[in-house]
Amino acid sequence: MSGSWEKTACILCECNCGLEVQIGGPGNQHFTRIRGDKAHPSSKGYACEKPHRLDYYQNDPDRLTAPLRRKDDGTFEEIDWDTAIREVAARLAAVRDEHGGEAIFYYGGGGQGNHLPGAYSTATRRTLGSRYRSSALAQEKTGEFWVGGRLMGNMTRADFEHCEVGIFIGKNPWQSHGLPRARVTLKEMAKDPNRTMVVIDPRRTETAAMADIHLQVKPGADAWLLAALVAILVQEDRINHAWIAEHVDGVQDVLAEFREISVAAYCEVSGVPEELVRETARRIGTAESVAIFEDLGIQMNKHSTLNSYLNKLLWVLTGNFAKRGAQYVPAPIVAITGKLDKLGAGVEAKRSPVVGDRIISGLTPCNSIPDEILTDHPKRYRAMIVESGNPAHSVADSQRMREALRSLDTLVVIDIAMTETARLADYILPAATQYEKAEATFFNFEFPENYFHVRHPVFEAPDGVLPEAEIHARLCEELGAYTDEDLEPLRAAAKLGRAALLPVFFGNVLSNPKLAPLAPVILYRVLGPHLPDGLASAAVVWGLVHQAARANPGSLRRAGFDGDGFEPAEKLFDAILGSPSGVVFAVDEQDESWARIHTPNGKIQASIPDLFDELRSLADGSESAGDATFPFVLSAGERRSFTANTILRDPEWRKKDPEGSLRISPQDAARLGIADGVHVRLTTKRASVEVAISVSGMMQPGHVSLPNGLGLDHTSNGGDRVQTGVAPNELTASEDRDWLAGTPWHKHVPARIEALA
Ligand SMILES: Nc1nc2c(c(=O)[nH]1)N[C@H]1C(S)=C(S)[C@@H](COP(=O)(O)OP(=O)(O)OC[C@H]3O[C@@H](n4cnc5c(=O)[nH]c(N)nc54)[C@H](O)[C@@H]3O)O[C@H]1N2
Ligand SMILES: Nc1nc2c(c(=O)[nH]1)N[C@H]1C(S)=C(S)[C@@H](COP(=O)(O)OP(=O)(O)OC[C@H]3O[C@@H](n4cnc5c(=O)[nH]c(N)nc54)[C@H](O)[C@@H]3O)O[C@H]1N2
Ligand code: SF4
Ligand SMILES: [Mo]
Repeated sequence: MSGSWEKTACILCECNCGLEVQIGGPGNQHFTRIRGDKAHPSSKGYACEKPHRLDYYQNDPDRLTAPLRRKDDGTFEEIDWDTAIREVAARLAAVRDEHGGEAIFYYGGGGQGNHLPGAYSTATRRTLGSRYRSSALAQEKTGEFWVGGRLMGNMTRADFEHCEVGIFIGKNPWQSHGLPRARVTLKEMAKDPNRTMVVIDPRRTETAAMADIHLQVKPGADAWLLAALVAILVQEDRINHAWIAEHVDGVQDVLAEFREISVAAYCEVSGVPEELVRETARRIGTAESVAIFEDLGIQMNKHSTLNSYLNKLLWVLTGNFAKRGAQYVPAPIVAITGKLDKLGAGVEAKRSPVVGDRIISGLTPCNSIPDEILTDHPKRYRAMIVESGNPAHSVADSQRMREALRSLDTLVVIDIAMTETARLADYILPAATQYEKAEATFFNFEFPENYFHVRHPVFEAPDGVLPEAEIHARLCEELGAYTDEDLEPLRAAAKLGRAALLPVFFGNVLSNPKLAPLAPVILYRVLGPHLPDGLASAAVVWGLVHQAARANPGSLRRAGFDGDGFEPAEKLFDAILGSPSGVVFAVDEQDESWARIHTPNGKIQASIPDLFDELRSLADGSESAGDATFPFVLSAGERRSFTANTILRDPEWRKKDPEGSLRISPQDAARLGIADGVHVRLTTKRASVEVAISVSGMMQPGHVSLPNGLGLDHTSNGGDRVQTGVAPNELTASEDRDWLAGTPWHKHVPARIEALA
């Protein structure tokens, strides 16, 4: 493939911008040039600065190239794949036989760029009888999903390309993106005098600096600010009564909660001048369209689920839904939210087996995992499969997480690199990278046109690694999930083509309770070999596309995938295989969002009494401004130019700030007598670390911020293992979490700073 431009995508954030890459260098194993792919339906040639460093992902010295087994002395030895699969299957089967499959916990399933492993893992999980799982979503989005579920049985996204008013709450899209071509969209919004950009953030972020209105809230005080915004809409009667009468139930109860709120007092607590808050509320109340994006600044903070509710009330009360420039419900290929329709129908979330926390979107809260493992309880998790995730680093309270992972009977890690989590494993199964196999993500949130991208491999995988589809198929086979006889009719049909496979697959597999849960790996085995070169791992997509076609036939038809029966899905699957830049699979009308509301009467259910006590409690007080022991609020895990979770492990990838400094306000730095670049001691109730500071006008006094994704250990050029920067979750605590969704307070960690002698 040397020299030619190949198409793929960036895997460093959820946008998955299309890329064109040139391959070369030693052994033709390197990216030599990288640029945005103009043919990509969403990113259209856009790319930020980060993908130019992707060779650090593909060619990491800590890349795993053979299955590893832990020895008694704690070191690892290489084993062959047959041994690895046999022993992993036997160890997990033993846990299942003794304690039941529920004792086998699954974590991960995909990062920013790869969601096919999670799809294949369902077969292994169902074979083992595993029931509980989690992923990073359960430390960010589950509170928002719960609110969306209760309001409308679904999730929403928003149209920032066309909104008149665009609001970012605890979100810094200039750095973190999250909207297609983020910087272009932000610049357009900023320069248009008829549009208003609002940022709610205690920091003067890059996004805040270009906004029309920056509500520079005190850290952790968003609930008061958002409640004040809603209260102003209610008290000044700037709500859309006609729209509400038609589309929303339960509004009277909501209005009653906000009529008596003292806007002045709440603004005072929030630290934002009342006049500016009123101006913002009026702008929201009179705009043609309002789009809102909430993210980690409130989702990983005090009152996080309540904040999600207050945010959504802003657009529910003003009718900013199912129209251009407002909130919408996208047509997914796979809904990453899981089924929210049950919440919409009033069915409460299930609970985790040990501590009884809410399982939202099928996910145990990340912060509960140590308790679910370490509590002496008959239903505790005893074994764990971690795939494409690094919970020993990314989940709160790394110390307790490590203790929990170490205490398991069996820990199996499927990853491409030696990570903090892999280091604790009993078995490590090395996967092909995302550039060595077909991959895709289910972060497909665009509207009215939504797209899906199956990326083709651009490198040969080295010997010794396998794609996850193959790993899961082998595990299922070793566990005796299906036999050759089961597959024989399917194999025979697949040889004749997909048309022949269809009736056999739907007849023999999907309507057979034993085989239906194994569909992903069965497709990989029977359809995979007949897919174009390198695309075998896309076999599961065929099944997913058929599901999507049944769920949203109109959207596919408008995108050109029409016909009877299986025809639209078959056409779409062909288009996906034949479009290395991605394909528009859904085209919607604005009002299609209404059809995706899953409440019994199809209306938004505005009243969520479960949250009213917390809302009322705001009247009593304020977020503590810190105490003598911990006078600062630390936000642990800010997105910066050169952070990308733990996807890039080599610290060399950072062009700037390689160690990830602690940002602190000029006022605090002066008071503490510390200057840019000096090292300080940063202490929380969990740990104490040394870190270099950077004095930054972005910060308000009392607030300090550490980047995410640092503190990884890595093999240096000299062969030693070195750790660079601070791992944020050494400083966080698992008990510090939202009472309802269990989401962590990573952005609000009480801390102390001392100058070093
Ligand atoms: N460069 C880069 N981009 C990324 C990633 C990455 O690692 N690096 N990761 C991706 C992932 S996984 C995600 S989930 C997204 C996250 O994207 P964001 O949520 O935008 O990222 P953060 O920087 O973690 O947090 C956003 C903001 O919250 C603010 N904040 C802190 N405390 C408070 C508070 O009390 N109230 C309010 N309102 N705001 C507060 C911070 O100042 C920060 O600007 O980014 C994605 N994009
Ligand atoms: N304190 C604090 N903690 C946080 C956050 C924060 O802001 N503050 N942010 C949180 C958020 S929003 C997120 S999303 C999480 C992210 O944390 P995690 O969900 O743990 O994900 P990543 O760090 O992205 O790690 C992805 C893993 O996948 C591996 N990988 C890459 N490609 C492949 C592949 O093709 N196959 C396999 N099997 N593995 C692969 C990588 O080597 C890496 O180990 O962190 C969370 N943790
Ligand atoms: S916006 Fe995200 S996906 Fe796009 S190039 Fe930057 S890091 Fe990669
Ligand atoms: Mo995330």
